[in-house]
Amino acid sequence: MTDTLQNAVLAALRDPSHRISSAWLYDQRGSALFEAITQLPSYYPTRTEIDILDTHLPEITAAIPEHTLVVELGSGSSRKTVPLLNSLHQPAGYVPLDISADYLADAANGLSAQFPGLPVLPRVADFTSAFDLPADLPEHGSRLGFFPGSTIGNLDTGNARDLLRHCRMLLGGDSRFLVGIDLDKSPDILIPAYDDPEGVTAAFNRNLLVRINRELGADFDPDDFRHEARYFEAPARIEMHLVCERAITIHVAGERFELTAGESLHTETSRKYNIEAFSTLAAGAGWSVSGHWIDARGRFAVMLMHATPL
Ligand code: AVJ
Repeated sequence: MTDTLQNAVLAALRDPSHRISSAWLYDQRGSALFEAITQLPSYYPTRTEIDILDTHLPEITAAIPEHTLVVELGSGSSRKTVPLLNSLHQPAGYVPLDISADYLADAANGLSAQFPGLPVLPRVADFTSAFDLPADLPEHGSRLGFFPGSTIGNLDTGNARDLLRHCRMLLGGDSRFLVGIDLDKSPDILIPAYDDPEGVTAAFNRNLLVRINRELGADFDPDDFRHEARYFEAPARIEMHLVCERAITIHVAGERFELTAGESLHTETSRKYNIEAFSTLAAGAGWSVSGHWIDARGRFAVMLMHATPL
C-alpha cells in the first residue's frame, strides 16, 4: 500500500483507474461506520460468520493443539475473537495486527480485561506490505493465524496469495490458519449488502473524501459524488465507487485535477470466492484446507488450513 494518504490520493487521481486502497477508508469515523454496517439487515457477512463460529468452534478448535499462539490479522471485533479464545485449549497468547493504531489499542485493552492471564501483544501493521510479529512473544507451541470477516477479499488475487504466503512463513511449518471468506452469490443479495437502503455504506464510502479534505486540505465536495456498488462475475467481486455527478475541479496538495461527470474513484474491491477457488489459491501459498464450515444458506465459509512444505 502507498505509504501516505497524500501519495495514495495523488497516485489514484493521476491513474485513469482512480483506484485507491480500501485501507484508507478506516480512519476513526470509517471504522465506526463499518461497525454500523455490520448491524445492517442487508449486510449478512459478519453475523453469518459469527453464527458459523458459534455453532462450529468446538469442532474447529478440537483440531488445534493447546498452548497455541493466536495471530489475528485485523483487531476488528472481539465478537469473533472472544469465542475463539474461549474455545481454544489454554491459548499461549494473542497478537492482534491492525493498521488503525487507535482501534488496535481499544480492542487489545478490551481483550486483556476479558482474559487477564493471557499475554496480549498488539502490533500496528499493514498486511498489504511485509509485516513482522512482535519480538518478545510468550512461550508457545504452534501458531494459529486468524483472518475473519472476508477482509482477504479486499486484496486482489496476487496480493491475497502473497499475504497467505507471508503468513505461512511467519507462522511456521506446524501452524494453522482460520480464514473467513464471503462466497459468490446473486447480485440481488450482494448489491444491497454494499449499497444499503439506510445509506450507511454510502456514508462509509464518502467519508474517505471527508478524511482527504481534513488530512490533506483538499476541496472535495462529497455531494458531488454518488456511492455505487458494482457486481462483476469474473473474478466474482463487488467494487465500491464514488461516481462524479458533474464536471469538477479539485485541488490536492497543490495539484489541480479535473474530473468529468461519470468518472469514478474506485475505493474498494470485495472478492467473492468459492471453496475450490480459495483452496487452490491457498495451496499455491503453502496451505492445505483441513476443514470448511458453511452456513445453511451457503453465503459464507470459515476455512481451517494447515501449513504444507513451501
Ligand atoms: C472489510 C471485508 C469486512 O468488504 O465486506 C463492508 C468491508 N465494505 N461494506 C467487506 C465493507 C463495504 C468488508 N470487509
